[in-house]
Amino acid sequence: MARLAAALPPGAVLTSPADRAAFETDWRRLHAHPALCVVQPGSTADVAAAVRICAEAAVGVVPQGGNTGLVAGAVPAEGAPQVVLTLRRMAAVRALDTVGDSVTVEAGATLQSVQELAAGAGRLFPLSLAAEGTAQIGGLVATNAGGLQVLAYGSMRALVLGLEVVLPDGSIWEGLRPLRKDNTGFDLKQLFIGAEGLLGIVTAACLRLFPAVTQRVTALAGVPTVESALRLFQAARDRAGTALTMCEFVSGEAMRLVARRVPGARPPFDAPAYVLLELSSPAADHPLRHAAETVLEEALAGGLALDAVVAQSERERLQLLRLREEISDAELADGGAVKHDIAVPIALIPETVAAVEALVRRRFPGYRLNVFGHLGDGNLHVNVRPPEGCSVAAIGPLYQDITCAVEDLAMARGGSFSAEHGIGQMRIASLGRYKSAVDLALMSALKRALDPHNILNPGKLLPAGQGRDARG
Ligand code: FAD
Ligand code: 2HG
Ligand code: ZN
Repeated sequence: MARLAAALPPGAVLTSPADRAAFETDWRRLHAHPALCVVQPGSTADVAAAVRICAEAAVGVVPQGGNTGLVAGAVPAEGAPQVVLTLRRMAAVRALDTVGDSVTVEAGATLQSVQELAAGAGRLFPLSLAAEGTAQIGGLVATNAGGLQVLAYGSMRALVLGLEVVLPDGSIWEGLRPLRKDNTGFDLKQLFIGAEGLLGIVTAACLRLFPAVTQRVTALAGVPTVESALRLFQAARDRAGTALTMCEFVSGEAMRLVARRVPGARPPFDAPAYVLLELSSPAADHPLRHAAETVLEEALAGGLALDAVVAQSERERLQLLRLREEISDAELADGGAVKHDIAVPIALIPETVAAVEALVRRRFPGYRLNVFGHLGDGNLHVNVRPPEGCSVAAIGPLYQDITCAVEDLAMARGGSFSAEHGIGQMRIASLGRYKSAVDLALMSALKRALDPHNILNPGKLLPAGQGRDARG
């Protein structure tokens, strides 16, 4: 710690338990282990110096962005001594290129600040998620974050043009380039995207921008069944094509939870389930409103939808989005949940939801389902809430039983057990359960090649014994 304090700017090393506490506890309040200290570098050179010092002292380094991750990847794991390295002091804009449509920012910039920067320049940075005011570019890159507009623009992997990364030995990989095409060997930046800080610390990113959207139509439809939600998605996609930029599913239970927990949040009507649709386009003459209204009229006439509203102003649009985006906060305030982040082939969504409902009724009576998610991506958050008055932190081994049962359902359908949140500490057991020996060996080989002493983010992503050496 003395060496870190000497190498970094004044005030960059936090040691008191009170200063460390927020960096040691995850967003879900399920994981908290002490760090030796919290380091706050102000430059890429500072990050490199801190990593070098920690590597020499055989101390783990836990990179942290906004600490909004949902799998406890950004807080220390139990075991070897670790420091938390927060990127929050590195939030500068390095370049904005409206001809090449790219922006280069440091890792600690929040997603919202990048969206606002792009909008101010008449462009769009499309990644969008409820934690955007806090989540940082480095964390979003490290988790390959998804969110509400993946349907149209892809997840973070599709939005990164270049990266600057501090490697586990303290050297710096200069891959910060805005090129759209570059087939000169392995695409190294992709190694670090979704690697959850195990292979390097992202210090800056060059991101793709898009033409600004000039019109948007946002609608909420009430639907009788999950099957009708899926058919409404298909109808909207067929009519709007690439102008369908958001298609989210909200179960009736999720909507009721928001209405109960979030002041002023009320759905405009009651329904068994809901679909939130957004059509948007940079073209001012695209007949978006007509397309949306036709889809909804046909859905209402054919019984696919029971009721629908179209936002008539930006204020109404934000009210509708809020009903979807407040679900996680409402759930946490209500005692939390055994969270899942599954993907299945889109056609199987109705049957998967029915199977999950039957499973919970049969094996976990009293537990309550909170299902919502990114219908257009086949990605559902199948969150299982403990009985009334019981906190998820208190359910013990049942947590793992529920997770195995839900994830087994997804995997049996050719799905994924973690579509967008990553592995962190909370899905290591699942990774060990579902990945093949070849998958695990490849991942461990990569980790050992880049970080032979397991300095970066120890105790995350890889099952114990994979990629760990005596120091870790
Ligand atoms: P952190 O939580 O700080 O870190 C996440 C991981 O990245 C950790 O493993 C950490 O060690 C690593 N890391 C952080 N910074 C760096 C860096 N600079 N270099 C290398 N590694 C680093 N996720 C989605 O995909 N879609 C959603 O719709 C979505 N909605 C959310 C809504 C809410 C209300 C909340 C609380 C979370 C949501 N998330 C969602 C999850 C979370 O916001 C994302 O995973 C996000 O990418 C995390 O960013 P962060 O800056 O908070 O990262
Ligand atoms: C979302 O889609 C996020 O809102 C969070 O991925 C999911 O809280 C969750 O379970
Ligand atoms: Zn999500």
